[in-house]
Amino acid sequence: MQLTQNHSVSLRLTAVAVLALTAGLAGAQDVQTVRIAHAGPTSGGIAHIGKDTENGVRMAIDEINTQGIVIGGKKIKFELAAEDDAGDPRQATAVAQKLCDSKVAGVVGHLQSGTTIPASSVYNKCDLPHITVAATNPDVTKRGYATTFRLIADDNALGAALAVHASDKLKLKTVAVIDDRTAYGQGLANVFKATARQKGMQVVAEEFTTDKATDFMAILTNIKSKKPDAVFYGGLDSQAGPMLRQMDQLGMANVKFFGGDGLCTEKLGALASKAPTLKNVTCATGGASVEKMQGGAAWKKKYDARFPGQFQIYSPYAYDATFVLVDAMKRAKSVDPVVYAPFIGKTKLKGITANIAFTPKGELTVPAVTLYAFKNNVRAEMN
Ligand code: ABU
Repeated sequence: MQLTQNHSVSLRLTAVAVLALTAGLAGAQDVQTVRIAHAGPTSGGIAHIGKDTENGVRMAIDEINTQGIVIGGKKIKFELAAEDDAGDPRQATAVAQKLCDSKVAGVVGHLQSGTTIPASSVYNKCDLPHITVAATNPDVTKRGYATTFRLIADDNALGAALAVHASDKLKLKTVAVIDDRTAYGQGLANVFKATARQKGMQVVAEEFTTDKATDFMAILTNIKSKKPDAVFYGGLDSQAGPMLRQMDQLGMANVKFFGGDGLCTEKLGALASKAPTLKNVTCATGGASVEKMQGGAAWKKKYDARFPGQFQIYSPYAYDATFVLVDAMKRAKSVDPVVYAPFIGKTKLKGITANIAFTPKGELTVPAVTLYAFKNNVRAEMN
């Protein structure tokens, strides 16, 4: 009898334990892991810009995971899939294919126009939405892929704003133009030249380099002989820094220097070894400065606390892009890219960077442009 009683109690306890265990397992199974990728150059000459955008995605995912997101009745835990495209178009298409095959839910990337344009075709074929927060060549959205979105202004806006500033504000008459022969550098330089000519400026020299070069003495010497008021460089900070240093060495101390977002980074001062020519720089980025963003100062404080010294340009945009993807999933009640991608185009989201909505081509409806100068070797928004 005693044995029977004990056995019965034991059976009841076992049943309770099994139920509790089953409930626990069911709870665990209810949490679905969904991967969002960042794809950009986290190695090579502009790894600092790639890391900055990756940090923005990481920060957003961690914050979203504290919100207990439920989509389609399932608890969702987001994970970052960090991919390095090394700034190389071929590696970028390989990364894009890998992300398609491994069924990530969405991509923030790529960073460069030369990598984003080929990668966007891969994403379009596998119906995987991606949002670039840095590639500015107009061709990125020209093909009208339903899977491609951009969160910043394009090179038409950047190049024109810089030329108008050079002509109307600084009253410059002559300019020498250098580009790095990339989709970004060449495209931006062409827009700058066209607008500068429309404004009556004369392009007195056109020179070319690459996005790997470090020695610009020969082309700068040629440019110096043409005595331009300004040099425009279509390219990245990894070349602009040494170029500014070499302009100083050649005594081009009073030649103004213009460039787009690819060189308008926090790191340009260090890359130029704080050369005095930094004071001649005017550069443009395709959005508001972080100081002018809604909640930007508080956001930057959080970013700096977590990633000290790593802020460059576009991490707030990468942060917002992650929220745009998740917001579309929530509205679509699905994490399936095929189901939720059409909802991205209908986004109405108050982000850190802007109130986000897209045109039918996937461009931001109201992109901003900000001009910067370098004061005491530090990047500062122009008034
Ligand atoms: N827009 C700056 C990053 C370089 C690029 O578009 O290729």
